[in-house]
Amino acid sequence: MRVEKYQIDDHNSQLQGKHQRKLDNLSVDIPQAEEVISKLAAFQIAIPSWALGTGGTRFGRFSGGGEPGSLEEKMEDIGLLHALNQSSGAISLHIPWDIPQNYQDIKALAAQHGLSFDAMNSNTFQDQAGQAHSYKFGSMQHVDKAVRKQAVDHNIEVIRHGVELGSDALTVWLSDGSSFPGQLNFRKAFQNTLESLQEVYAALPSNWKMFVEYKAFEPNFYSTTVGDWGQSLLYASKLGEKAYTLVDLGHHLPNANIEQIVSLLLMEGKLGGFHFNDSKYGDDDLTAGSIKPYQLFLIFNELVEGMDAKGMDHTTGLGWMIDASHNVKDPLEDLLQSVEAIMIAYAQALLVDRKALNEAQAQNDVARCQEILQETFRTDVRPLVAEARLRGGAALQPLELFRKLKVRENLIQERGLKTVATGL
Ligand code: PSV
Ligand code: MN
Repeated sequence: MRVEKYQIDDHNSQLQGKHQRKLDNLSVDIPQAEEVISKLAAFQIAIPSWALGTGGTRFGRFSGGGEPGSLEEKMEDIGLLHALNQSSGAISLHIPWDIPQNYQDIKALAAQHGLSFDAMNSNTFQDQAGQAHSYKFGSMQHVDKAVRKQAVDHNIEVIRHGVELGSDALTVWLSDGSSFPGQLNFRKAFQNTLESLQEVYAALPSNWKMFVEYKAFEPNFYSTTVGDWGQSLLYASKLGEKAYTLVDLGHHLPNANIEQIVSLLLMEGKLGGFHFNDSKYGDDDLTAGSIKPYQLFLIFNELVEGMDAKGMDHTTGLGWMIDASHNVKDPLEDLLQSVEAIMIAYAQALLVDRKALNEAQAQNDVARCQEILQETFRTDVRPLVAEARLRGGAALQPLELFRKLKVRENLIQERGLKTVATGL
């Protein structure tokens, strides 16, 4: 299914009057509205190929139907999102779930949907059919060199696929770790992992980046070999200038101050990528901004402040991606909601009165500092986000149009009710 331009235009013309009134009201108090709108219009958030199907837990999976069964259909789904919001113009592939049959065809399809290829993801957390060695006890950390080599070779193969497609980054997330005290020698596990990563790093093309993603727990529950930002930063620093830390919001211990982590990584020039989601308990992979919207805003506040301090381009300076799972919602609706929440937080961060905040900080005026941040957080910036969409040819209300056009019903008709997306 495709969303046609006339359908978006019809939808927008029906909502235009109300939208314009809200935008005019908001703009009275926001002198920099135009600047914010153009930054929002430029901002793109990649969609991972594995987020298009229904997620699940170890207790079950309840498919909603019409799931994409091939890489081509996954790209079609992201094309639909991008047509609706013009903010999801990139796809992040996971190998071996998404090995392209024909690079040229896949590239042509991406161009048709206006998509680029975001970071490539390797997978050494599952065993694949026909694989010589098992990752049961880790991959790059493994005590057996043959297993480590298999993991390294796989990552190099992922880079090769990415080069063919025009990607320029590799995200390495390792599930390596241990589930019981005494199982691992921490130093040996670190050294083995570092050496393996170094071999992969040596195979990176000169214009590529490597993102080292950390995670505190799961699937190992006693130790994780890239368990926090300190460990990731150690690897990234030892690897070299093309290696960066990747922050996934769900990968911290409860109540971690992620905004502070982000600030310091940016200061060190070592923040490379970002995976958005939200959580209440663990790596819950819920819709961005659905549980802790204030935290999302505070993170964006540090991102904008830190990137501006370094003169970084907000759109291209970091790899932005949603890494969520959808157990009870339509995956496409959920992704539209995540993108909207991210855009809102970004817009609010752009509106923070930095001069006033700096002054209040310098005077230790704690109450004023809080007022400045909360004043912005409580501003309803949705008309600015909608205006950015309108100008880009997207829908004023993407979710509303998704439902009106019966996108899911159409996909079920085309693909069937019992399709299952490849991935987790
Ligand atoms: C691991 O939990 C993770 O966040 C990594 O980014 C993986 O590649 C992705 O989820 C999919 O399993
Ligand atoms: Mn992730």
